[in-house]
Amino acid sequence: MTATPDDLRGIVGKHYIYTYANGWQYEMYVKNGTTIDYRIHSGLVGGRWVKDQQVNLVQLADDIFKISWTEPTGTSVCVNVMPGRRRIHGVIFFPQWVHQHPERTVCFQNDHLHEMERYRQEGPTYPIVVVPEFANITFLEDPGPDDDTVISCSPSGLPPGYAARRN
Ligand code: FER
Repeated sequence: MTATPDDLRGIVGKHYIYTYANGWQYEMYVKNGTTIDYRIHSGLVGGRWVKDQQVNLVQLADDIFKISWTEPTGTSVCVNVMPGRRRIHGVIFFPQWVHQHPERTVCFQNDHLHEMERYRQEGPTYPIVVVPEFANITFLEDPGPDDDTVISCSPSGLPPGYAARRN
């Protein structure tokens, strides 16, 4: 191969709900080529939600995209997304303090950025807890880019059955 594949049309604007093999349920909206919004429905930090997280997004191959970022908490995430196959592989790298006190991060993070940065500074950071898991996409739609209505309330503020919808 000579050129770097860089066609993000297969992922930008997509909105999907997925469940990791360990049972943790997440929801992501790829707002544009540098930004995601997301909600966490269940798992260690279920209830947490974030808007306008800056990410690195690349295409690895046809229908394979890689999204990588570090949170203000110090948690780092790398998610490989195959929308056509409705499959994901994610690796989450939790700082030790999130593993010990996950509830500290369960909030609308945008309203608590300074608090998260304080916790991150306090630590402890190590040992990092690595969580590598496959996931299945159970709901997938294409609202298109830069839509602030797709993810605009907390997981608990959603109508009953929202995350259980399948298509
Ligand atoms: C994901 C795995 C982890 C994801 C987000 C996270 C939106 C974030 C975790 C955290 O900040 O605690 O697939 O997708």
